[in-house]
Amino acid sequence: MSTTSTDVKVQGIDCQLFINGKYQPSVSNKTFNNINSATEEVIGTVAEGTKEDVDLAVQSARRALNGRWKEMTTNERSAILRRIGDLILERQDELAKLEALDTGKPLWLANKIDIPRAAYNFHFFADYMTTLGTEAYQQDQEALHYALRKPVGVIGMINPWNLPLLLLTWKLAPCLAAGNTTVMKPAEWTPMTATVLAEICKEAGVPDGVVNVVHGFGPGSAGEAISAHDDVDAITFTGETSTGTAIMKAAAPTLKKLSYELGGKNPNIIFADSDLDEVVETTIKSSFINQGQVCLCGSRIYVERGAYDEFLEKFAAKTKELKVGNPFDADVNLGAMISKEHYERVLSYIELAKEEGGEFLTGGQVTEGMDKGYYINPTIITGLDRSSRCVREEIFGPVVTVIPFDLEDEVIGQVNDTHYGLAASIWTNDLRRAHRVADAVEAGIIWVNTWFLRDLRTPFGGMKQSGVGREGGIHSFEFYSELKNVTIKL
Ligand code: NAD
Ligand code: 6OD
Repeated sequence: MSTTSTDVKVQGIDCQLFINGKYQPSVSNKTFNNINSATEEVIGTVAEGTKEDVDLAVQSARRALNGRWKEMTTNERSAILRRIGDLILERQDELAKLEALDTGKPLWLANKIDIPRAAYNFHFFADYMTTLGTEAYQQDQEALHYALRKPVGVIGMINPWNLPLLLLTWKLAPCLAAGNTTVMKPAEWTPMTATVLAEICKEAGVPDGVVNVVHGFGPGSAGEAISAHDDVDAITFTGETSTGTAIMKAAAPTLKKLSYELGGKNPNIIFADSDLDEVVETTIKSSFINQGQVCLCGSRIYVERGAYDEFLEKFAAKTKELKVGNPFDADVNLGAMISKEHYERVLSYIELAKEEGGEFLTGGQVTEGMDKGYYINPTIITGLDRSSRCVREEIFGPVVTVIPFDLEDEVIGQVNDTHYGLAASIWTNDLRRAHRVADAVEAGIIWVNTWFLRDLRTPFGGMKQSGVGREGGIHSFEFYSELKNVTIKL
């Protein structure tokens, strides 16, 4: 099976479902092709799971809730999580190559961020789970109340394609830490690392049936079947806001607990007193890393007028230095977009920006010299305002708009004029203003003078239509466990 064009030879894998501790084809025996978006070659086949497969996986997960998994002590489960993290690191080279092949992201990025963070998700929760307590209250001489933490049950996980292993493990680690079992559906475009992870979990000592993987599509298929299943107790979903609505509708009749990490149209707010070289260095990342396909990317950049020209000059100059190309070349900054469909969607926004009168400082076109694959040059657009669809809608590609502002209140008004509320990055050296603006911006995650600096204890999630609930630290355990209160009459 296929490889890349450079000296790094990488094989794709055929992906089967993983149910009750075994790889298996789907009930229908149907498969679909996995396409490498960097070369347009077929890199493997994927078993296409549907409702029948979801039923089998849910039965397996339900049975496993009451077996050896339930009897394990916290320390035993913690040791298993730690071992999963260790095994991910032992297989980092293989996992990073599969992730780069599956997504089109640069191999160095998968090696630097995706895979180490996937391992850290397990290491972090392996430690964190051993520190948990609950509440207890003595009600004078009358009663003692205490809460017990119980698993929720079978958790459905529906995952996106942009950071496949990182985001799946961000859910799986606390799910297992809290004693649940799961049926996971990776995105149809990125099935490979989840398939390997199933084997890693088994090797680390996770009992059969606790972790199940069903590949397949969303609407009318595996994703919808998980969402609607009577015996799935909760759904954790990361993906598009509109998909969140569909899942909520499918899950409504069975009143499932839901946790959502959804889309965003995140602002970077740059005040003139900030250190512009530092701003530009980070803004390059927040705009274009992973081809702009990170939900936290800052795609609306607001710059105080006094710094606008200098910022644009420096930002455009640095952006022009970025190299777009084969994900397996060590010197590329951006690889390929995830798929033909998404590439065309992003290009349609670029065309729209042209029609809307946008000026292109960089990019605005596909990458020259790449005969195959879906490559787009990093694109900076000015001259659009809040009425533009390119300023209002999530593009999820290497495309940013830059808009000048004069007053703090004015920029806060513009920033909050959206249904999204995921993240924001504020740049200023004025301490009071930093606190004021951080307080006023309607987003779940605010960074001041930085971007994507993570501490896994902190609440992570979006306001408005960017999410439901929070994950991270204790917030993950609030979702993945049920608290049961016991009252003892004294
Ligand atoms: P998507 O919503 O298209 O797909 C995500 C998953 O949902 C896939 O596994 C897909 O098969 C499944 N799905 C699709 N329709 C479904 C349905 N009707 N029922 C059940 N499952 C269904 O999202 P995507 O294109 O994979 O990812 C990109 C989007 O994800 C962007 O909007 C991005 O902002 C968002 N995202 C958000 C975060 C966050 O933390 N907030 C993180 C990553 C990605
Ligand atoms: O860092 C995380 O925990 C996280 N969930 C990141 C999400 C990135 C979205 O693309």
